[in-house]
Amino acid sequence: MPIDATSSSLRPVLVIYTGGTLGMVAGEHGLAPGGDIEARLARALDGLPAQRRAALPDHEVLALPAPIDSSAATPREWQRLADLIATRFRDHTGIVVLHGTDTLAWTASSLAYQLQGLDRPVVVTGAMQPLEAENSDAADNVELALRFAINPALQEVAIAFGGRLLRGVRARKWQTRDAHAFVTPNYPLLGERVGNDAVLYPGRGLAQQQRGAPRFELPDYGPLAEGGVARIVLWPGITARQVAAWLEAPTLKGALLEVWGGGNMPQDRDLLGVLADASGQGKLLAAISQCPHGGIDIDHYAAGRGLQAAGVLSADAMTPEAALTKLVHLLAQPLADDERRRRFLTPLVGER
Ligand code: ASN
Repeated sequence: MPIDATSSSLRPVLVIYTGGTLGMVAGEHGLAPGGDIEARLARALDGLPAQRRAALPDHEVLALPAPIDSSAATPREWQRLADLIATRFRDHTGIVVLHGTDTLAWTASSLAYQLQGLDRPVVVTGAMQPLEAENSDAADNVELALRFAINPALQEVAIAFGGRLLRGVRARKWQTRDAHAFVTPNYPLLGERVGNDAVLYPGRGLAQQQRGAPRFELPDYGPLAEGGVARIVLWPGITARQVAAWLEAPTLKGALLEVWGGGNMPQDRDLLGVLADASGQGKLLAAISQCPHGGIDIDHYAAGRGLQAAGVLSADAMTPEAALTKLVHLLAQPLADDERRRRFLTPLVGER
């Protein structure tokens, strides 16, 4: 059943701090995750204008024991975070995850596959500037995340950042410095800050599809955490031998190929042979375009058709983050090859 955010049995929003610039402080070797996050966050939120402060929902803060720069995240961290949310989410109206921005879209995508059927908001946010920096975006982002985290109509993993609410599994980090750091190139915004309100746009969320009991899938990502899935971006002049070096690695179970335009790649028999061999060995291969906007059609060009013949699945308009985390998620489960391929081609959480 969908939750009732006003139900008195539910505790306030749970804020999980995983690390990232938001909570960083200057140290001897540059910015690094700092401690005492609860008090520091409270001070930063206290600096918001009175009207906005008054609209902040109650929240509890849980800091992970060893916060990280998100560049250190691996599929193991995605799994641990999903496990933590799965054990705690029923007690709270919603969850906010504070995360480093660099790999935030990867974590948000992975959480979406693990927390399928989510019946309340999980809102991931972070900041381009630490909480204490002058003109920091941190308090604004956390405020927005908290506001959306009590909206029972939001029933998926979303990202609140730079005044926008985005579907997690459609998002990419797009800017290195600008506070509007995230976009969803192939999906509209889920919501936005409008004046002092956090407005959720109707008809864009997963709530309708997901209604019902959560059906979380929490497989062990450990066996895939080190080199189980590779991301291979084609360039003019790439050789079959180079691709083989990736695909023949015994630890490799799947790979994402980033091809050209609408689904094109060199009509190189050796290269296609390497792909076909890997598919034949049961490795799961998928392709997206290097163009951020629009999907691919691997049927269109004669050259691209080779992909299909080599058993490569079209990931259509998925982001690299969504496609790669989906490969990890499916490969971590004991599924028959056909079923794994079917699920890859099926939208599970609005990712395609
Ligand atoms: N390096 C940081 C991280 O991803 C970047 C940030 O959070 N803005 O952890």
